[in-house]
Amino acid sequence: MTNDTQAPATTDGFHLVIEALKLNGIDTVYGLPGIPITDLSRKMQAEGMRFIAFRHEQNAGNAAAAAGFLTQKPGICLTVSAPGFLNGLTALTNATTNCFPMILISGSSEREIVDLQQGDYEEMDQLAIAKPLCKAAFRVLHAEDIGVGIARAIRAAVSGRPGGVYLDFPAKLFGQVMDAAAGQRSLIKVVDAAPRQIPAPDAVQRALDVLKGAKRPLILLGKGAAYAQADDAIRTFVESSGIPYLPMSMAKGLLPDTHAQSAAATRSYVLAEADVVVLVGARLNWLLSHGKGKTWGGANAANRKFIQIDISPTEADSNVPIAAPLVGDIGSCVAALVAGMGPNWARPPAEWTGAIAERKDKNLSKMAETLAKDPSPMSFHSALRVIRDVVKANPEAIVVNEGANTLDFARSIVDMYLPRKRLDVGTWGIMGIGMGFSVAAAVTTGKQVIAIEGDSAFGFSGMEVETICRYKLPVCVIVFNNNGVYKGTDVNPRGGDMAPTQFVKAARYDKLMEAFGGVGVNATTSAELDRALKEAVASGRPTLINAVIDESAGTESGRITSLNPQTAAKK
Ligand code: FYN
Ligand code: ADP
Repeated sequence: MTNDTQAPATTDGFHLVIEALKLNGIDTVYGLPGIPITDLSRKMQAEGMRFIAFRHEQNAGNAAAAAGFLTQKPGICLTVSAPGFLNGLTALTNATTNCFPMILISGSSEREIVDLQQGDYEEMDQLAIAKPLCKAAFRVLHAEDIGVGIARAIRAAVSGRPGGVYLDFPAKLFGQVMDAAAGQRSLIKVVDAAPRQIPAPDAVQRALDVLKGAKRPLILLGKGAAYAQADDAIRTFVESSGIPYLPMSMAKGLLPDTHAQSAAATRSYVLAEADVVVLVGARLNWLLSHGKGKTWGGANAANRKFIQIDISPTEADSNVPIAAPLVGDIGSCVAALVAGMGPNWARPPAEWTGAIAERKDKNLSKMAETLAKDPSPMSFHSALRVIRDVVKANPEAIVVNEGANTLDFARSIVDMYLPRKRLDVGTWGIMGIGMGFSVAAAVTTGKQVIAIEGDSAFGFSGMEVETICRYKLPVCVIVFNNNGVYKGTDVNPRGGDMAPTQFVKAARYDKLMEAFGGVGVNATTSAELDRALKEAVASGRPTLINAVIDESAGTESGRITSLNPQTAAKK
């Protein structure tokens, strides 16, 4: 039998999805198997991809989002239809809010049944539901369109302002068969998915003219600056200008938090008193009091000018007038500013930098006094002092942080020394990102991860400690256990049930990690915490340290207590 009588080689939807992802350099998928994508997850693994299987799709989606932030390639989350898709939506929407590139791929029911509402298994019009919650959404019905669908999703996720993309794959798509050669030709390797966006020279000059007149300039670095991976340009801009800078939480480490120009320890003063503020990948949203009001109410409130560097042309004027919008990618914009400033740019007046230094020293001394205390049970501060010192000795470690007090105190106590080493609750302030972000950080970088978790926050994704053990990831979870949300001392005035914010007293979260073969440690003192954390970092073994914190420590909602509606009338 000669070869020419053999049937032509064929391929199918399963393999076209895998080949399209691999063709675009994507080798890892985060998800949870089930109808109709279980076989796809198996085939991905069989074809040499890593499929990281989670216990809940929200955590898989958070992992994909964090992978996108860390790598600038879209993280991929794969879920089953309907409930699995819905579980992934929170992560997809959070990624879009954070400007993290990720693609949620979900299996779905057949169009002909869904559109007639005939009651399919897990029937849901997923594309329609996803569209308003993400940056872009596409559905693929034919195997020959899989290449286009994945290419469009990749480009949408990473170009311009990064964000979340939904890709809808009805179950029948995977089994569709087509000619192998035609299938290969249908695939697209995306060229220049996130093109540089060069700022207009006149916009650069306008920004320099505004900055030149500043007596009290301030640079504000946001997580967009961290995502941009323009680290050298940003450092050069800060250091050659001599302008004080303030890092938002996920921009910490772009310059070491111990840097002489960091104004983090005098935040209120510099926001109130600056006369020109350069926003670098930071939005004037709630985290920055919308650029107005008491936070910004100092002597220069009336004549303050903002320069805004952002890849989104519509971000300017979102809250207050922007005198000099600089639209483009941060690397190109900052490089253009540095070039325009030249070697003889006048440094800020000593009166401004001196006033900052004086207040910074005072705040640092006050903090040092608090950190020197070693109470039993531990306070947030005494536990965080231990973690601060271990992170200082291990600057490559990635810190994941969520909670209320655990988040707010860690943000100002645990210094970061390198870019993209802190992942936290981001723009939304969302709880539940902890274990998903930790898995992605460990999988994408191979570095040690230290997850600093409020006991309430940990509860949202805690089951993933099994995932961490299953993949033997170098993740050390430290649960700040003060017996409740915010703290453990609330009381039910009627007796009976515990108060809504209380948890089981003296819970032993460390036993959860032990249940799956990891290392569990109950740390009742800072010395025990120090020893356990150092052992975890040295061993790289999955570890959970139950850090016993004084249950009376902490305030409602940490530093954003003011967001709680005030009780109108005292009963
Ligand atoms: C900061 N500070 C310091 C230091 N770092 N003092 C001494 N040493 C160090 N290293 C000072 C800083 O100058 C501030 O004091 C204060 O500590 C707090 O600093 P922070 O946290 O940077 O500032 P602030 O006002 O809390 O920032 C506002 C915020 C932040 C909204 C950006 O609170 C935040 O990111 N919150 C996220 C909340 C969230 O998402 N929670 C999750 C849901 S919680 P002053 O200058 O004197 O003001 C659900 O309930
Ligand atoms: P933070 O919360 O740290 O202040 P935000 O999430 O509010 O940061 O702001 C991030 C901003 O960075 C967004 O407006 C986004 O458009 C922008 N951005 C993200 N990536 C880039 C990039 N590569 N170049 C320029 N701007 C970017």
